[in-house]
Amino acid sequence: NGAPTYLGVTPPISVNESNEREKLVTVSLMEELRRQGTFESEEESKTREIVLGRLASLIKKFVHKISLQHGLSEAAADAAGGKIFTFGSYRLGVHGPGTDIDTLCVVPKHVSREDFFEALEPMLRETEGVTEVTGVPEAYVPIVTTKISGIPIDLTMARLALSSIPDDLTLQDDNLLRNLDERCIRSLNGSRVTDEILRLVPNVEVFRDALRCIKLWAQKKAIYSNVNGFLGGVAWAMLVARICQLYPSAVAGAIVSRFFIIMYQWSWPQPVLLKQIEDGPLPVRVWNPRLYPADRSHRMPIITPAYPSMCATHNVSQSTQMIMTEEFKKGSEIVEKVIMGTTQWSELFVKHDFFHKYRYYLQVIASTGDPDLHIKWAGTVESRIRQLVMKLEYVDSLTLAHPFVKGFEQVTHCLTDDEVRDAAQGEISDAIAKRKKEDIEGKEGASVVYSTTFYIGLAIEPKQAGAVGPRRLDISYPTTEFTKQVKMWEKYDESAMGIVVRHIKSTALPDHVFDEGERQPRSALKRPK
Ligand code: 3AT
Ligand code: MN
Ligand code: MN
Repeated sequence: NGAPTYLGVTPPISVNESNEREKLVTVSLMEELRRQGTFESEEESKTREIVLGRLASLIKKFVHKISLQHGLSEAAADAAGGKIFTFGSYRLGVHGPGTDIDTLCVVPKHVSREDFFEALEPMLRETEGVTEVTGVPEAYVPIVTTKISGIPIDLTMARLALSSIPDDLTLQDDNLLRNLDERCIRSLNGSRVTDEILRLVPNVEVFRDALRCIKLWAQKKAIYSNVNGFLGGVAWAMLVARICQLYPSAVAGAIVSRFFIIMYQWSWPQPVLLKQIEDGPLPVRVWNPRLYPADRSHRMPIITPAYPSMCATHNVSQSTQMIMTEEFKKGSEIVEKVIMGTTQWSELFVKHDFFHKYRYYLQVIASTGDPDLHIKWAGTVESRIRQLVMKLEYVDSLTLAHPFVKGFEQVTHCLTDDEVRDAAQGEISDAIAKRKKEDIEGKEGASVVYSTTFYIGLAIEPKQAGAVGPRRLDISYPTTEFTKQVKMWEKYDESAMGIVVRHIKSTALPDHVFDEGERQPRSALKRPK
């Protein structure tokens, strides 16, 4: 009796230490991770610490300044404090060179969100070494992005219902969330989840090393992306954390091996939990499939451990689940061979073969004539692609619709209206694609088209034996519905934005989707009939 001696919702599978072989492959795994460039240099790591120190004192200065404006005394303004918390990959200790530091600024109740954007932003701009300050106050999680000494920083803010923010404050207490603005609750969530994950793993070092491996693998296999229906950083971290709980004494190599075996066999939609879901003091929804039908539709639920618990994987569809399951299986086979000594870790990190895998691809092309508008329009189209994938899943002869995790951007310098139309349709000749700004400058009727092309690989059911005539694939319904849906965006403007969906054969894929030398000569692609 008494409190359980383990972390997690079940006892561990094994508390045994890893064997010699597993220890040996862990050493070679770390070597391979270094070779793959997943670690930053000593120097960059020092710069990050200095930057964080400077940022911490800047936040205190900011709180101090606002406090004085509110008529607080010098002493009270000093006591008002202000603190930064990091989250994301830096907090987890799995960040790579050049990645951002996700930072939450916690301020006392008399400092407002307006102050954050109106006073802190200019203070940042005046700080030495600060470049590229951009505020996005209207975002779902309002944010300031910047660079300090070359390190990218994402700054979010939360205003607590406290008159001062002491240096030793932690964010663990759910009661801190009472009476807060929703944006503050969302901002706090990122940090609370990350901290909770770290508290819930038996050995943080092992967790980090294993997660570094899984992140690299998922990126190489093009299954690292929350928007497209795969998993994002937080979800991968929670999966690895759960495996760490099940094998509390294992080394990283052993965790990676169990990760693939267990995830391949997981009985979804049974959720992955790091602790029991708890209720709390807010009138907000906590993930609960027994209560909410929407939660029942989650295929691979991975639930965040901090109150209010949410599903980090609500975007997963039938197709993306199939793709990830297949990758888990392949991963388990490779790691088995690594442990037997018949292959190297590098095989686990071989790049995906997305553009070789399918015979047909859908191209979704978002286009505009303005670079700033284009970022928003392309983002809107991208965020709706998983809806298209889900509609394609209903098409009879399609077994799978595989969205690629990133779009390909192009800038086309056009001389005629016909060229503009072709660019929006993704039908540009090599000669036009190569044109530069100078080539159209000052010419009458010239304009620039910004386009982003997203790809969806289509796996078509093999033709039934004895079937007569060609197999029909009709995707007009899902594609027209999708086009209609993206055009319902509140800022959509027919005259300024283009959206085209079309299918192409693999032989018609443009060269820029391949790495140098990756594409076979075109003649070799032709299949014998
Ligand atoms: P990197 O090493 O930075 O590539 P990361 O895991 O730190 O990986 P991000 O910096 O993109 O990833 O995100 C860190 C956290 O910020 C994850 C999530 O809690 C939050 N976050 C990211 N993107 C958004 C978004 N669009 N809206 C709300 N929260 C977000
Ligand atoms: Mn980050
Ligand atoms: Mn970030």
